[in-house]
Amino acid sequence: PREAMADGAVLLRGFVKPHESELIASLREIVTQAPFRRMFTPGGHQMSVAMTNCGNAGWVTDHSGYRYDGVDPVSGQPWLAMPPVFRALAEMAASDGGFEGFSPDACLINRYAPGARMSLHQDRNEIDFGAPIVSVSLGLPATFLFGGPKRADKPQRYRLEHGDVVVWGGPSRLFFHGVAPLADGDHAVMGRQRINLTFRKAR
Ligand code: MD5
Ligand code: FE
Repeated sequence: PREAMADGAVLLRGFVKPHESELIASLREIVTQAPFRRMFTPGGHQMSVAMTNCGNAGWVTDHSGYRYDGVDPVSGQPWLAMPPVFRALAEMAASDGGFEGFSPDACLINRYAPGARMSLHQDRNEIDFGAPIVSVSLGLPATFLFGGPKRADKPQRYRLEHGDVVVWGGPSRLFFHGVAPLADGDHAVMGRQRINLTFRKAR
C-alpha cells in the first residue's frame, strides 16, 4: 500500500510491521548507550520531544545552534553504529519510494510522550537535499502536519501509525512540517509513547 502525499513524498503504510521486534530490540540497545534527552534550541527553549541518535552523525541542538555531531555531547562518546536492520529498512523504503541508492549516515530518534509536539519547520541541516529523508513511526498514532514550501502554506493532516514509513524526497524534501501534540493512549507494543526514526544523509 503506497500512497502519494505530494510530489516526492510517499507513505508506505505498515512497511516495518514485519520487522518490529528486531527494530525494537536494536532501539533498546541504542537508548541504553545514549538515553533520550530533551535538548535546548538556540533560543533557549527546551524541546518537548526527547531525542537520541545512532549512526556516524547525530543531530544535536544547544545554545550555540543546530548541527550534526559524531559524538554524543552527553557521554562524550561516538553514537552507536546504525544497526543493520535500521539501514536495510531505510534503504528498502527509499527504493520503494523511488530513491534508489539512498545511504543514510544519521538516524535521529524522536520520542513523543503524550502532549509532546514538534512545531512547523524545515529540515535544512543536511548537506545534500537531493537525498530523501525516511521516517519510521512506532507506537502511539500521531497527527503529522504536512505543509508546503512556504511557512504560511496550510498544512494537510495525516495520521501516522505504528509501522508506517514515509519517504520525503524531491520537491517535498524542504516542505514545512510538524507533529500535533500527541494524544494520550497505551500502545500494545510501545506503551504510552510514539517513537520516530528519521534516516538522513547528513554529511
Ligand atoms: C517526526 N520528525 O514524526 C518527524 C518525521 C524531525 C521531524 O520532522 O525533523 O525530526 S521526519 C518528517 C519530514 C522530514 C523531511 C521532510 C518532511 C518531513 N516534509 O517535507 O514534510 O518526528
Ligand atoms: Fe523535520
